[in-house]
Amino acid sequence: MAEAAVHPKPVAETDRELTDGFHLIIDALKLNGLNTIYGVPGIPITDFGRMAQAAGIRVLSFRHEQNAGYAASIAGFLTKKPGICLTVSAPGFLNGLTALAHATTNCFPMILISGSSEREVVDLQQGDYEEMDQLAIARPLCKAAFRVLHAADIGIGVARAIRAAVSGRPGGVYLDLPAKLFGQVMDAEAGRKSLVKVVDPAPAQLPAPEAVKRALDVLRSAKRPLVILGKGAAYAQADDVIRSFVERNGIPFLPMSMAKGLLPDTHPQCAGAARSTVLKDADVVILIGARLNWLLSHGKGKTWGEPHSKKFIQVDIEPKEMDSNVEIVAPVVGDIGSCVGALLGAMGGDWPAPPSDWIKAVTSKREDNVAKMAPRLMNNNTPMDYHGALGVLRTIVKKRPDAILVNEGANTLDLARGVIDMYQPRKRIDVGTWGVMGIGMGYAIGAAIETGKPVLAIEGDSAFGFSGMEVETICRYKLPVCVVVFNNGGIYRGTDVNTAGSDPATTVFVKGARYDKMIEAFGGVGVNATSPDELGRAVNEAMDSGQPTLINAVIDPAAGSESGRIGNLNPQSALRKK
Ligand SMILES: Cc1ncc(C[n+]2csc(CCOP(=O)(O)OP(=O)(O)O)c2C)c(N)n1
Ligand SMILES: [Mg+2]
Repeated sequence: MAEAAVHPKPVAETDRELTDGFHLIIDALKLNGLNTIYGVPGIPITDFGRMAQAAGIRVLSFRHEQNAGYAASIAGFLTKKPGICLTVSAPGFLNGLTALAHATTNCFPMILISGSSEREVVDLQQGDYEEMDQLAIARPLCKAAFRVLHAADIGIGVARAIRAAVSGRPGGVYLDLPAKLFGQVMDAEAGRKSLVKVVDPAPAQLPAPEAVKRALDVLRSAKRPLVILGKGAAYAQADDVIRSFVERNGIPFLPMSMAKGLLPDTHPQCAGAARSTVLKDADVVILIGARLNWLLSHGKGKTWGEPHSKKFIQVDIEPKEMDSNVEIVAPVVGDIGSCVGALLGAMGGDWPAPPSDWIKAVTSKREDNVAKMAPRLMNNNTPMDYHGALGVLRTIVKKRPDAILVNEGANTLDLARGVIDMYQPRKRIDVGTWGVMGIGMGYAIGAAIETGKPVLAIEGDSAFGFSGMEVETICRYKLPVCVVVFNNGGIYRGTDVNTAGSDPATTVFVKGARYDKMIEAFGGVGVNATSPDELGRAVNEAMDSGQPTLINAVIDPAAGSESGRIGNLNPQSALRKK
């Protein structure tokens, strides 16, 4: 704690310039370029939000903290600066906590700032207003958690939070600000001096030259090499160097969901449409900012062909990621930009092309799959099936490659990911590592605010329900967001029947629901679309006008499948009851 706060100078209060916790927090954020806050007001942070707004920070008020938190998390992914979420104590804090844990899991930099109740009362469990030991509860769910008790420590507290969020592998950080802190007064000059402008918050981490050489030796020996790009590669904003690396070595690449568009999905080396072939048959795989978690079947099992038939090279900033699931024969640890740059540099100009039979095999598989899909995407059935509706949206995204695509649901997610080609980096944002429902409107708002680009949110009707009230927020801030609800009347399908009673089945919703009416309540444009043609017209109009729009896309209730593409993860009992 700084000297000034402990021993205030013996000058009459009226004679000197003073500052307080409110202003020091605002100044500390602004000093570090953190100019946007996503949150929900209430005790003890209502005035803080007002003052921050008055001081030029953009403060976006949501209807639920979880959505504000998701907006902050995706702001972190898109900008490499920590997204800020602001909540009240206990329940507001807990509402924001899911998003904080999500940010940590997905390696997005985010800071959850929550007001908290009085320490003395909380620690004696004397029943304060919204009493909760928030710091202890947040700690296991984030990368770091800090509490500031004295105004003179605000500068350091904010600096530590920023560094923890963005350095190394990024993640969520919790910053606990007790109510009393906001009103604490101190000398303004001492306050100014206590602030910290964080220098080089995410320092480059260079890989060792031996690690680079080892990786290239393995890669050079490959007969059937594969590059896998993860969302860490998208986050790195090292787009040019990654593209040069992939093009120089000529290896087929497979983008993970949020890495789509890092190189266009239509690139001749893209193996997205030959995923099962390349995973099964590759002999050397280089993972760039992608983890071998469940999304890649942990690097083993039948997805990956013969056991122990491949060698993995992994590029990641986190040394502990290596050997997490299978042996990594060539770890390259450092930030993605530095690592890929070093690999590219050490490759030289005469890197051999991969064997042509491998390239031919991948290309022909890809072309077969694309040709098989094409007629399904052109159907104009009513009610729509997923392919008919997605075929139209695919064309719209092709014409508007800089729009941001938000996507969640089960079938709505899995099929849209496969059907809709992306052309630019960081344009596709979705459920991420957890496959979580509820990111939709928070992501749409965060993306619109941070990028100024139009947003197209493709939402399952269940998925949309988790954050649907934020359509009011979208209308209030007049954001260029077009939400398309794929309304198949339920979770996975709208056809389940409860044979044991009169309650509806657990996976179905109200039949014939009209989600488009929801946005009309707030002055937005609502459209009910029953055919691909109607859907295409409505989305194009919305993207042209920039008006907040919600399109209820009527999908055949029987069209989906259980859990989309991951039905195999549902537990099965050996006991089959008849
Ligand atoms: C927070 C959270 N709760 C529940 C789930 C389980 N879940 C997975 S997909 C899904 C909804 C799928 O239905 P919908 O969004 O309508 O997509 P559809 O398959 O019908 O196109 C749910 C509830 C989840 N993934 N995340
Ligand atoms: Mg549905």
